[in-house]
Amino acid sequence: MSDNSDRPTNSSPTISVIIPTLNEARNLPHVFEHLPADAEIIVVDGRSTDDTVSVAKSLRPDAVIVDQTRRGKGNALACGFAAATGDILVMLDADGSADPAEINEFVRVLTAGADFAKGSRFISGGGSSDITRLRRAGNAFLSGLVNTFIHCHYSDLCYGYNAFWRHCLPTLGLSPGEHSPNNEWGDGFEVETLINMRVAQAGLRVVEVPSFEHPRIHGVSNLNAVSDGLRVLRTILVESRGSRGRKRKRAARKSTAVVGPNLTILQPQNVRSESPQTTWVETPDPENVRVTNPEVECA
Ligand SMILES: Nc1nc2c(ncn2[C@@H]2O[C@H](COP(=O)(O)OP(=O)(O)OP(=O)(O)O)[C@@H](O)[C@H]2O)c(=O)[nH]1
Ligand SMILES: [Mg+2]
Repeated sequence: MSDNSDRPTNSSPTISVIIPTLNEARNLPHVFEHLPADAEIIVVDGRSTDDTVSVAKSLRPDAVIVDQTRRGKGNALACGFAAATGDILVMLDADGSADPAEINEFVRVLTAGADFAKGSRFISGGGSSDITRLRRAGNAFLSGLVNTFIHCHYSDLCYGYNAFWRHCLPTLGLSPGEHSPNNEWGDGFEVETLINMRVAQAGLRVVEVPSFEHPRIHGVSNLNAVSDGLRVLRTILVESRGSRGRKRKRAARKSTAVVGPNLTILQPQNVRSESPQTTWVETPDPENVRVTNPEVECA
């Protein structure tokens, strides 16, 4: 594999699980039952009007309860990231759709050398019993746009079950900011897209992990496929425009992306041209990866 000298080598990392909640009291018993006992649990509540906070406290008295500064899942995650103290940060929904037992696999790929472990319903071993045709088509379209614009290989852009090493936080560029009734860029459901684009553009090593999405157990979704889909589209356009300047600054980093349960390696090779960019090359056997030219140079 490539030179890992700047990668974390911690083999028993501490884990923080960040759980955004908006009226999820009835779902929390199911979710909390399967959480790792020794993980730090950060519940970021969006001013739920049900018993979410008291249920969380009764289930896990050690859980850290965080009030978010603005509104939206993106802002909740930003607040949770700021409060988390673990080496590895896991993003987990509270509606029962994501299986906390999968955290082990996310941690495994991170300790194996990834910077960012990205859940995917659309690689071998993943799936969904919840996604609608409209959402599947929209997600495929938006994933394709991102892959084309920033030269990466995401199979499931809009999925929010991810985990990453703490050192990725500055790359995400998310901050709780001040308490405000006004929303800011990244505060909504576009946050996953924003995060995925920023880690890829920064040349961090992304590994897709198969994940199975279940239907939420109780309550209704807060996501609107059309309006939130349009926010994601806008995010893609803005982030890829902004990326060109950032890419030049970050391009000197080494980078490898790994996809799939069988760890197909997608590693950027240096392309030196008028307009420098990263290309991705599939290498079938991760055990035999040879990094011919891991440095991404820029003009
Ligand atoms: N703190 C906080 N949490 C939120 C907010 N909006 C959504 N959430 C939580 O974010 C998670 C995902 O929200 P969902 O409404 O399930 O949306 P989704 O999972 O993207 O969409 P579905 O697939 O339809 O469930 C859940 O745990 C919600 O409770 C918010 O404004 N603040
Ligand atoms: Mg959900």
